[in-house]
Amino acid sequence: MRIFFKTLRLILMPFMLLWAKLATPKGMTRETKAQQQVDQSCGKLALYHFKTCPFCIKVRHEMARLSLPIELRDAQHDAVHRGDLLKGGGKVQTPCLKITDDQGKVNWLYESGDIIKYLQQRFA
Ligand SMILES: N[C@@H](CCC(=O)N[C@@H](CS)C(=O)NCC(=O)O)C(=O)O
Repeated sequence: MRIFFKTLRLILMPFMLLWAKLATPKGMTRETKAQQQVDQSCGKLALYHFKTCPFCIKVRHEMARLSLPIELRDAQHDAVHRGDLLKGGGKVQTPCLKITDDQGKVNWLYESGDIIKYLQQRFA
């Protein structure tokens, strides 16, 4: 299954990148203060992703739509991020949202649908 996805990603890479770029939605606008609060909250989030993973693209599009400046961490080519994801989340599967709460407790949220739901509930 992994090899299947890897091969598929390789073949589809240029198309996925094009789709990722062209289909990126326009971001919503907030009042300056509200956006500053959102920006601050996003500082406690990080998305582990693969550039051409369709599930990651879906999440990145939602981030763009909601104007969320969440740090992107490439778990495909960056060995440190890949290692952190495996160690923290338990598996190298993307997308995965790393959520750090105000007490510093970390939660690793897998599944694109769950990540999108979380972002919408928190920021929409
Ligand atoms: N059901 C998951 C599927 C995620 C998934 O299959 N991601 C692939 C990348 S497209 C993955 O992480 N594969 C592991 C690997 O290639 O090592 C979701 O919606 O997030």
